[in-house]
Amino acid sequence: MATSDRITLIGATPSPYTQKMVALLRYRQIPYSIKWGMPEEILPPMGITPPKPVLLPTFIFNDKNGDAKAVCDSTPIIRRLEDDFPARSVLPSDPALAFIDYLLEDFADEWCTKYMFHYRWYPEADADNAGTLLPLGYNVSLSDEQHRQFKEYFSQRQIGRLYVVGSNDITAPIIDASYRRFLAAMEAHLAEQPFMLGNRPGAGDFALYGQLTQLVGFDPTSRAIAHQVSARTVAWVDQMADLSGFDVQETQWNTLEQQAKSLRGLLNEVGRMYAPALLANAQAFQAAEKSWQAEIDGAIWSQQTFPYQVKCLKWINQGYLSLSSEDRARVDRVLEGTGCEALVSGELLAEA
Ligand SMILES: N[C@@H](CCC(=O)N[C@@H](CS)C(=O)NCC(=O)O)C(=O)O
Repeated sequence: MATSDRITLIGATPSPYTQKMVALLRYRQIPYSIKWGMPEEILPPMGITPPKPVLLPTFIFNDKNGDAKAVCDSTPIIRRLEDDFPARSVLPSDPALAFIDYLLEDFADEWCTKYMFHYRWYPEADADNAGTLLPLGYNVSLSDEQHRQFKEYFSQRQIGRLYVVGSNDITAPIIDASYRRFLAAMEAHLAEQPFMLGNRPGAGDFALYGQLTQLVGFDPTSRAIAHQVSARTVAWVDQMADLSGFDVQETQWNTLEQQAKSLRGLLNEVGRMYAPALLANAQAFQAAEKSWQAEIDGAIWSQQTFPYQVKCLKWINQGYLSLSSEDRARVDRVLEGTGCEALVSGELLAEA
């Protein structure tokens, strides 16, 4: 059963990945219809089986037989949309540049989301704010009683899941320091150019934007830090929200060789924090350990093992290995000295 001639998705405004995808659909001028709410509740009455696991956003696509199917995970969905809608692409055609864009997208989705979840639920005032606003993000007309119940339910559930992203009393200052360095890197980079890789946005811009919608726009502690450290990032988040009228004919990505030096600030953060976390996670997975500990930025980071992030490492490696040797050498020159080299060094890949 085809649902409509528009792309349909289910999401929520306090979901960074929903914001990533809605901004991308706007920029790409792809008509969409959005249902605010929970896929588990919305899909069954439509006769559609919820995906496993259910994540926000959930997209409804028609399969080869024309049957509606619910699909999650923004990164492959972005690639699928590129096949269906070629105009206003978010993927650079130079494979080496596309690899760097992909690395930024993955860093935003998997590391910057630790900032997001940490600031949302670790400081008490932020948890109270999120507890109040989150249920209304699903349904702004909840009754007061429903609102009270949802607030209680969401807050307890999410605070109890802080360990999943590795947020605890030991890592709190490390997450905070990483967020501030990330913002400082954004500040320096946006002083040079409007998007991460030049004068038009790539998938990485939308992924960073998704997390920043929350860090800048929703959670009070991270918002205050953003205003203090990077006014340019605060302004950028406003600009990224609706690029449907952005004239892409006029603008291009910079070549890999002409990227501003300030890109390095971001890649340094990827190499300093995300690379060791991905590698330790993959090692633990291979050893069938349910959790891992590693020294990251001078403190012991401890969190549960994530099979999904093993795949992230594998995808980064596959992307790198699929480059020509010439393009790999171009990427190597950009990554040299950032710590990101460890992500493509080839160890741990084969069986991951
Ligand atoms: N890799 C996925 C991540 C999506 C995701 O984790 N979404 C969150 C909300 S922002 C979610 O649905 N979490 C499950 C839950 O809260 O139960 C993507 O890029 O779409």
